[in-house]
Amino acid sequence: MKLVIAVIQDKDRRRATDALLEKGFKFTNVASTGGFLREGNVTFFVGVEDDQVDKVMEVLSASCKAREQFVNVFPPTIEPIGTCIPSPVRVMVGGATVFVISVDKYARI
Ligand code: 2BA
Repeated sequence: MKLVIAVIQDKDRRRATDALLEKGFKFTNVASTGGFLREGNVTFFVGVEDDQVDKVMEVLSASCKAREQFVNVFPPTIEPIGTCIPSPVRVMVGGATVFVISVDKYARI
């Protein structure tokens, strides 16, 4: 058995949820925060048999979009307060960041 851990953008949560449910997957999602952008995202935990991992990836890939986002980066030099101008840097976020890990034991007790 595998646990697929997928970090996706909040904007894709509903679509990913609907698509996973439609395909009969069991999952949990939790609110999470990206370390870099420090913005809310969503992390899905999907427990599946080994041969279903590709299907989960397929479903997530079809329901999560990559989007361009800008983040303000402050220059590294220490300027007097109010004088440093942040420069916006473009980053591509998503579709989904996926980790697949092996599950030693699964039980519903
Ligand atoms: P964030 O950490 O907020 O990162 C958002 C996007 O910013 C990333 O998109 C990437 O394009 C960019 N980025 C992240 N760290 C960067 C850095 N040190 N320098 C320059 N650009 C950087 P994604 O790669 O699609 O990641 C989306 C979210 O997935 C991340 O949100 C984070 O919550 C999670 N994630 C990504 N890689 C991860 C990893 N290796 N371990 C744990 N979580 C990860």
